[in-house]
Amino acid sequence: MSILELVDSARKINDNKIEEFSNIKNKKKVGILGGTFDPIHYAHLATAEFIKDKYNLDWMFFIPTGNPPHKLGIKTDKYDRYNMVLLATETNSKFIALDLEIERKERTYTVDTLKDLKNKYPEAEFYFITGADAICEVESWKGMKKNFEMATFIAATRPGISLLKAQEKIEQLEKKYNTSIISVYVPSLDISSTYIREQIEDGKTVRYLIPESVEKYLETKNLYKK
Ligand code: DND
Repeated sequence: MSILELVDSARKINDNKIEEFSNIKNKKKVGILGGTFDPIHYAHLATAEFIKDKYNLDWMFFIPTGNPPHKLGIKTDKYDRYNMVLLATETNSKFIALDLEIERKERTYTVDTLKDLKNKYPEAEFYFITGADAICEVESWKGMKKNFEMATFIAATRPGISLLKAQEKIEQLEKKYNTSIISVYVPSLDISSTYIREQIEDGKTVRYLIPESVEKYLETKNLYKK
């Protein structure tokens, strides 16, 4: 199968999962992993799976950013980043890729995404997952008070960022916003999108760090090469 056929097949599977999700009317617990995913890698997938299992979440949404406020110089086309998320999530029946941010013309903020999701799925309870690095930055995000009202935030360990250090920030945020933030140790995988891009740029291997289908996609599309 060509890579375009593989993406097409992953898109159909994803559409079926969205339909199944939409047809369940009772309350469901939904994790959200938002990210630039440039590219998506196994630490993203393993973190999502670990948290889904630990907190008995029913589904996990992967939402690639469109025009995010915090990374203005992204070179990779947003549709390529989304296609890679489609491929990476294909084999997990509870992982859904959503294109609502990449389809938005304006700058994309989490607060607008959560509003959209709350309107569309009022019966769902949302858990927004961030790495320990991201939780330390959330005060700079737009509409953070509203974000904390619409979702429970879960801060996960990330190699190189101590959750203990982040804990101080978390307590400060909890007081300031009168909210509760869950912090969790996930088995650490020292993989980052930056590392993957650098490996590819240097002509080095990324095998076993990203799903094979994603590797095939970025090879075919010549992404991240010098
Ligand atoms: P990133 O670009 O940091 O994601 O974006 C994370 C989320 O923050 C996105 O949903 C953005 O829309 C949102 N955000 C950022 C800034 C401002 C606003 C919103 C706003 O609304 O104003 P990456 O692709 O780098 O990574 C995705 C997630 O996975 C992150 O939470 C990251 O910390 C985490 N992660 C790891 N976790 C554990 N182990 C690893 C990881 N690598 C990445 N090895």
